[in-house]
Amino acid sequence: VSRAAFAIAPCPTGDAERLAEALGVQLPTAETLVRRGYADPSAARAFLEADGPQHDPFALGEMEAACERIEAAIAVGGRIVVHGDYDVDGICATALAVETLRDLGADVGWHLPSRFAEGYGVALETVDALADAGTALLLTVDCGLGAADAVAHARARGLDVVVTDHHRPGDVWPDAPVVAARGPHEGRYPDGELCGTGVVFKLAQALHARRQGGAPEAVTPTLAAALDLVALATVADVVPLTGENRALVRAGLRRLARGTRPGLAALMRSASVDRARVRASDCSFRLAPRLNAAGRLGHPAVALELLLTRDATAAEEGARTLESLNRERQAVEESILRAAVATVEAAPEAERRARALVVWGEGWHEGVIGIVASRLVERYDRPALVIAVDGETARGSGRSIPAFDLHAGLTACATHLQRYGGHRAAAGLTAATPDLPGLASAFRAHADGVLTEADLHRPQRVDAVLALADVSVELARELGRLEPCGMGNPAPALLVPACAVASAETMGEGRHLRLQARAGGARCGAVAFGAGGRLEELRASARVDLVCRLELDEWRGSVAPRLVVRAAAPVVADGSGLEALAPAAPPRLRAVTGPGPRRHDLRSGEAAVATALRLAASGEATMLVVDDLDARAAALAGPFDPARLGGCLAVAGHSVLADGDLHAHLRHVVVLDPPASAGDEAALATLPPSVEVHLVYGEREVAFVRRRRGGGDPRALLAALWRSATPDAPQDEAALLAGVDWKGDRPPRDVAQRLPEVLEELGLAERRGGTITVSAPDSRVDLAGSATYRALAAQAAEVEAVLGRALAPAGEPVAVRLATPA
Ligand SMILES: [Mn+2]
Repeated sequence: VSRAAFAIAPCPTGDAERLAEALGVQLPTAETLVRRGYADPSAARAFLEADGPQHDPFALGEMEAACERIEAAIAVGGRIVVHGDYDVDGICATALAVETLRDLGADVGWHLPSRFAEGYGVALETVDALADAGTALLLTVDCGLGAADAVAHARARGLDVVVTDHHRPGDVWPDAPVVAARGPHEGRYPDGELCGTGVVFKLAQALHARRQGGAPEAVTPTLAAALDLVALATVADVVPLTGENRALVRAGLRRLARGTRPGLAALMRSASVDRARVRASDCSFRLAPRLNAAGRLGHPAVALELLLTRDATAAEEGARTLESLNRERQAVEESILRAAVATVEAAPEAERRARALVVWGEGWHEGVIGIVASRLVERYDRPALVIAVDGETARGSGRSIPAFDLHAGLTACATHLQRYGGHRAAAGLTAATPDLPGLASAFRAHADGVLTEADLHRPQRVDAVLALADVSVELARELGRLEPCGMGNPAPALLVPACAVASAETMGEGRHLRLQARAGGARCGAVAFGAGGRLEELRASARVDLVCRLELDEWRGSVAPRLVVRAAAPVVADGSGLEALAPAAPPRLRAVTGPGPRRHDLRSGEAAVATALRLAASGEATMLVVDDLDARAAALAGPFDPARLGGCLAVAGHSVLADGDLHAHLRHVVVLDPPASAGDEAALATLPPSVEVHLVYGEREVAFVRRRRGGGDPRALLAALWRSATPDAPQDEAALLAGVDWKGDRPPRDVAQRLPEVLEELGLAERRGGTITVSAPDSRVDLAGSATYRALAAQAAEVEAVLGRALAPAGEPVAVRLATPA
């Protein structure tokens, strides 16, 4: 028994089944219920339906006081100015606040900062300008918690201030009513993860409830009309899509699909978003970049005006402007990325091998260096700083990998920096240009010190193992119930193990791949975006593991399931490939007392590999049984190589199952080859009720076992040997046996070696000193006259009888095909 480490993402299979049962959900295979940590059926149902109650807005920060200040300003006709931010969340929050206040009869204006002139947050000069213009109340959205000084300055200039935000507070708490889940009231609001626009939505709920009465958490038609902004911002700002956010995004996407806001309807048209089927990923990959392009290359005002307009012509024009700004952004980004990659590739060996990247260039556009840093992280799997040099001053943006705290990394290099800020995953910095080489070597040295080589390999997290035979439209729809997917609720990642690439071609000017995956008897179409360069590698691989998501490809009225490949790794037995699937918890073997014996009949053999991996991935003790470990070693080496996956899985010959001491440690027995002897058959049948038996062999495995165990009719073997011999001439026996044409039924060596004995016992051959002389019979020969023939025939009959039962339809009488001497 080779007991090897093996696990993917532990989730007891039994839980998934119980859950499916409790949910009344019909799962094509119970294991496809992906792992999201909802072990309690009612919690799981609430998650899937996402129609949970909205929380009471008055529990969020100092909501009461904030409403009073706003109402007071409205009552006296004072001008309210909404101060937002230049990203999607900040723009959407501003739009939502402006619309809400207008509805309530306020005199309202807005201010969005320029990324270049003012930067993030509330600038003192902006406060002065607003005060000079006669503003009565400053309402900050998606910012303000870090702007205590600007708030104090506003108060000093006679403005009233209300802060709404979701960012980390600065050192000083602003002196104004604050609507936020953070700070002194942290924990009072049940869901601390709203984005800036989500916080403004709660403010709108509170203001409406105070004006009109009714349940404060109700979503009135007016509020419902603003949910498109909330959905867009929540997805774009990468806050977790769970809890209240999930409910808001689900409802908001439905709103977006109706196309009632002219600006977003126009933007969806120009971005080729299928409005009726708009998804979270459309928000992050199509709509958000277009809205962000305004703030990156110029001023975010054009994006805000697009959201606010009620005029279809203005909307079309705004969408066109954003479209061309986005194209320009892409072009600028591409050229900086090319320059950055060239810098990395041209660096000395030691720098290229460092566990962090620092690149800079004169004239690089400050608005896109953050995206370029992200692209470098994707490409090189290590933290990256990208710095735009403008004369003596350099401004940079960094992105990180999960294992590296970027803010701490910058703190370690603070002597080379003028200013920096941010968090674990992303940060910004300002430095004097002459200090850049020092900064680069200090930052690389810090990263080399805290990161190990293993930290740089991004693990592929897999939710479930999927057999191609189980891929269906229904399964894709079932998984679709997990949408919207993104931060906190990733799209289900499925491992399709060890499949053959039946065909592959590039598309999209060579950038992408379209392929056919084949495993067992099943096939499925797949696309791999950005993998065009791997065409030859994948074509040349005998088998590949695909990590993908399952989607529906709807094209001209037809619907078919399709795999969207996220990672593809050739199956090799050297420990490379998907080794990153290694388990977080140590492998375990444990005794389980189950409800009773269960046999899972999967005898098509199509899902053998996937079934075995799926069970092993459950973290429950699993044993694969084969006819002969040595004979199967080559076939098992790829898909079941322990070094490849790590975890807990045992592989053994059938005879091991007779060992009763082992039974208490087993939960699953996967039968890859059928038993071929009465003893092996009995061992399988006497496993205790706590063990589940999965029969996954098919016709190919039966043929393999028959060949190896000497099934079939020994008469045919004798005839083949006879035909190959030259009558009445002494021949070398070994050479004769080696040259026989068995016609596809090559017998096992021990059976073949006994065939000359049969001829001798029947008087048809003389054997002497390694030679054999075969002669023609005088009359009809009775094969039963040979004891050796009778023994071979009996052995063959047993093998056939056992194999016959192994293939018998479940629950039907066993038909036994006997190979008896004629
Ligand atoms: Mn935000």
